[in-house]
This record gives sequence, structure tokens and C-alpha cells, in this order.
Amino acid sequence: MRKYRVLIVGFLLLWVLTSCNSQNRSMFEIEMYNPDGDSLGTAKLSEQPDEVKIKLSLTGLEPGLHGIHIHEFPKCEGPDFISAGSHFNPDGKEHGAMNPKGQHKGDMPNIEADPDGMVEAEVSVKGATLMDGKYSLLKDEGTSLVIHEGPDDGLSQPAGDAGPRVACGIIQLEEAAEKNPPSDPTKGGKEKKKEEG
Ligand SMILES: [Cu+2]
Ligand SMILES: [Zn+2]
Repeated sequence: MRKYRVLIVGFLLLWVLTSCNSQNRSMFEIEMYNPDGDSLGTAKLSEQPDEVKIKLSLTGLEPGLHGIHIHEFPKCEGPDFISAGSHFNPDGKEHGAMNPKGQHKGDMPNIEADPDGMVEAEVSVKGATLMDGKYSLLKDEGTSLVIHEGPDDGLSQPAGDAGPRVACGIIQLEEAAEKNPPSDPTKGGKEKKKEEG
């Protein structure tokens, strides 16, 4: 009887460990920063069938429309956030939802900040994933989420003429892991993911 109990506890532990790992990856929150390095709020990323959903909860933006994209590098160095690179574009397409030769995988519809500069919105990156593969937002070192001063016109090259970058958040496993309580399962997952690259 005792043997079975040990077995059951073992299985339970294994289940907890594996589910912690996949949870880290399929749903996590990132922080968005302005060019001064102040937090503007959060973006919650979640894995969905054939897309990644991003739930935004932000303050401190200029009221009105803003372009928002996934950019190719997980680097948010202010004040210009040029370090984030170009739009996430694993298929080598052109920019813009209205472009017949488009669009970049990282292109998304504009978001709108209310008169108080707040954004409570949900956007999605079609065809992207938080798991492995060509379209993974966590591929290599990761990517970043960038918001622009003005709206993306969906057509202008190379990036929709949306103006300067006013907010940036790093999409990276390490950051996600840091936000979780420092327990052994999380550490194990973190190391494993690092190896996967
Ligand atoms: Cu952008
Ligand atoms: Zn683009």
C-alpha cells in the first residue's frame, strides 16, 4: 500500500512540474515601458489555436490611435527603442494588412487610447505561437511588443508610417520566469527552455 502511495505522489509531482512548464509558456504577462523606463502597464500573452492573444492594460498613452507590432528583437532600449529592430517577419513579406504583398507576421490592427490615455484592449498575432517553431514569438531570444506614437496606415513601407516608438515590452521566457515565485519547478523549466534557445 505504501508503495502505491509513493507512486501516486510521484505521478502527481511529475504532473505539477510538467503543467507548470507549459503554463509559463502558454500564458504569461509582460511589462510595457515608456521611453523614460516607466511602466505603462501590462500585456498578457496567451496561446490560442493559430494565434497569440494579447490583452493590453495600459495608461499614459496619448489619446487616439496607435500602431502596435511584434518587433524582431527582445531589446527595449530607450528612448527610441530602435533596439527592437524591424517587424517580426519570418516569411519575408512586405508591411501592412492592406498590402497585397503583405503582411508581416508581427503586424496588427491599431489600438485606441481613450481620452484619459488608457487602453483596455485585446489584439492578436495571427498564425503566431508561444510554442516552438518558425512563428514562435519566443524563438531564439524572443521578440518585443512595440507601440507607436501614431496609427499604422497598413500600407506604407517599411512599417506603416506610425511614427516614433512610444512603448516597448520584452517577450522573453526569462522575464516570464522571473515574475513567477522562485521555486525549483520554475528554475528547472527556465534552464530547459534556455537550452531550447
Ligand atoms: Cu512597430
Ligand atoms: Zn509590419
